[in-house]
Amino acid sequence: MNVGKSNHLFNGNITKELCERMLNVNICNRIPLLPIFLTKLYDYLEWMHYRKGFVDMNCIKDIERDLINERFVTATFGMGCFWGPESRFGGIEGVIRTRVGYSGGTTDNPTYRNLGDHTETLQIDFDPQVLCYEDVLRHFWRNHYPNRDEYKGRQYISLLRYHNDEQKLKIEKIKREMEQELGEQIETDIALFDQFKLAEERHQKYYLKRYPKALEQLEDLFPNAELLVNSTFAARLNGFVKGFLTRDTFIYEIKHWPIGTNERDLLLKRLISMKW
Ligand code: MHO
Repeated sequence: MNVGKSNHLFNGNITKELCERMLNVNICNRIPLLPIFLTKLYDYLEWMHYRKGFVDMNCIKDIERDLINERFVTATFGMGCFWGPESRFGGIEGVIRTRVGYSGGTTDNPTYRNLGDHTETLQIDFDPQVLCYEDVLRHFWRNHYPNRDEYKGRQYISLLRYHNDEQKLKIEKIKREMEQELGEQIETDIALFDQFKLAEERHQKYYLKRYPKALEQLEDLFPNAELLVNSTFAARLNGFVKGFLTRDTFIYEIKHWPIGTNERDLLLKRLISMKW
């Protein structure tokens, strides 16, 4: 067979050189890489196995797995009874999770019935590529009156806890801006974040829980009520039921969530066919 002179791969000298090179690669380089390759293969197979399991299970935690941006930012604040703010912020694009709890006090282990000097607080995790902390602060101050007299002690005071110096500086800046808007000094209790104690389950996604028929239809996605706490879908539903986001916005957002096609279709179908 005439392979042609231009085909250097079949030129006698180069073939020998190539063989030597391949041998080198095989023996000296490939074998040390083998354990790494096998580990990766093992991880992949394990992941496939796991994925198959969760697609079958339809659990919200797994459906939303790819939705969580690891570089999320946490914000903690109180603006009166925590039920409403959880709905409001649950409806904002970029908010990944919402949870209600108690912060700002000194007593140990606060509960709703034994609040001590703590305040009803909302904690959110948000994606800083979609929403900025300054806008979180604007939403916060524009949606409650921060100088209300203490009523039931510190339970409903305006409270802001910063998690780092960057948040502290932004608070100083936006507070000035909001004072201009409000036309008076803002008296929000502002300090470094100390602790946040998660509130009782019945307070989490409170307004969504007023729709037991809807929750029944979501039972397979949320096999236990605690899953509502960390779910973005649940946060949006909780915003939706109070009118903080429209059905169209919600649908549009899900269509753009970076999750699997099947998972996205499943959530859309649930939302569209939901009987309230
Ligand atoms: N039951 C009170 C507020 C509850 S909130 C969790 C009310 O509706 O006024 O503090």
